[in-house]
Amino acid sequence: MHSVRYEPLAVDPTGARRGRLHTPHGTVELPTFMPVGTVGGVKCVDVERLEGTGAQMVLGNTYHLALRPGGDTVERLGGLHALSGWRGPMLTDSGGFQVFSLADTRKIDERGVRFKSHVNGDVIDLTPERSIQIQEQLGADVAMQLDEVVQLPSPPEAVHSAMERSVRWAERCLAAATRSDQSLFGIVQGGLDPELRRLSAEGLVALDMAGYAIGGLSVGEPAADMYRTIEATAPHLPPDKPRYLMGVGTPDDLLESVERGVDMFDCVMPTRNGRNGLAYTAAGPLRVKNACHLNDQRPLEEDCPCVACRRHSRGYLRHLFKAGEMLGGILLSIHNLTFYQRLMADVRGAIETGRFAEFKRERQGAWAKPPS
Ligand code: PRF
Ligand code: ZN
Repeated sequence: MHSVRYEPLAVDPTGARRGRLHTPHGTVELPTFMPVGTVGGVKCVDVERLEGTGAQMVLGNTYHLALRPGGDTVERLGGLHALSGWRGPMLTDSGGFQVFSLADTRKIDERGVRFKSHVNGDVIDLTPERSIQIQEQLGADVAMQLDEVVQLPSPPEAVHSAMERSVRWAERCLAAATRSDQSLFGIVQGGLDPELRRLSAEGLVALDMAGYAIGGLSVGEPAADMYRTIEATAPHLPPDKPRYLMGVGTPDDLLESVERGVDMFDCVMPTRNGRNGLAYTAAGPLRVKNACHLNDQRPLEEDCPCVACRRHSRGYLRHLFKAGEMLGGILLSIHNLTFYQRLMADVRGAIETGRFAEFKRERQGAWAKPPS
């Protein structure tokens, strides 16, 4: 039996799904957005503030935590929940994707990936078994399989063999897993080829995993290609298991993907962009550092309940960024995470009332207009 369970609640006429994910650390209302806590903590946001944004489930990274402070240390400190102070559900990524995007040099074969740490240059072997061993030390509610991710575009043979290898690695991850309080999600690969996506999904579904992620997207391809690939993948995933689109995305991406049946997301955009002075609003993204905000007494959003909006003006936030104060990045991270969580809460409401298409049209219309 899996330690996490998907509970279906409603399906909108578009196909958007409203459900719940029950985990050992609590229940997650789906669709959901998971803030990224790469090294344990979400950058700039302490756990109490994070709860205040409405976040339900947080993502941690095996790659980063394995390098620093190391799986053994996290285990001795009581696991990722104790380490981070987050009491709710957590998910850890396997390290596969991060090795491809961050490690200095890497060599990949059937056994696994050998790479050089971007932190201290140590040579590290990450196999499916080792990834599971570390993820068990971290102790999140959901662990991800180790997968092989290819850049897009890549030669079809490379996409094909990485997809098949990823299915074999999923089997090895399942065989290596020992914790009854942790569930393993598979990761569908296969580039932009609908046939490869189908084969990948079928291979993983045959393994009866606790949930299924769609990986290998949002790696530089046009948005339309990503949406088409999600559309080609989702029908091959079981309706009674959660679906997670990894590393996505913009507010538009979330709406388009929910419409295509995705339940879970994670992305650094709200926090990374917040630290860089970009604030998400219902009227579209706003560059806080721009001179036009100099004397603006209005909050980022009138109806946002976050501290940046309740207590501060756009003029003040601009000043903080101009003065190089950390507080600017902190306040915008909190605001952006609150924006993403409110968006997902509204998404859930729209699915429940069967009006997701209309909701999506309204929201996209509002943030596509030129800013006032
Ligand atoms: N695989 C893993 N983690 C990921 C991805 C993937 O394909 C992506 C792709 N957007 C983000 N994070 N393991
Ligand atoms: Zn706000």
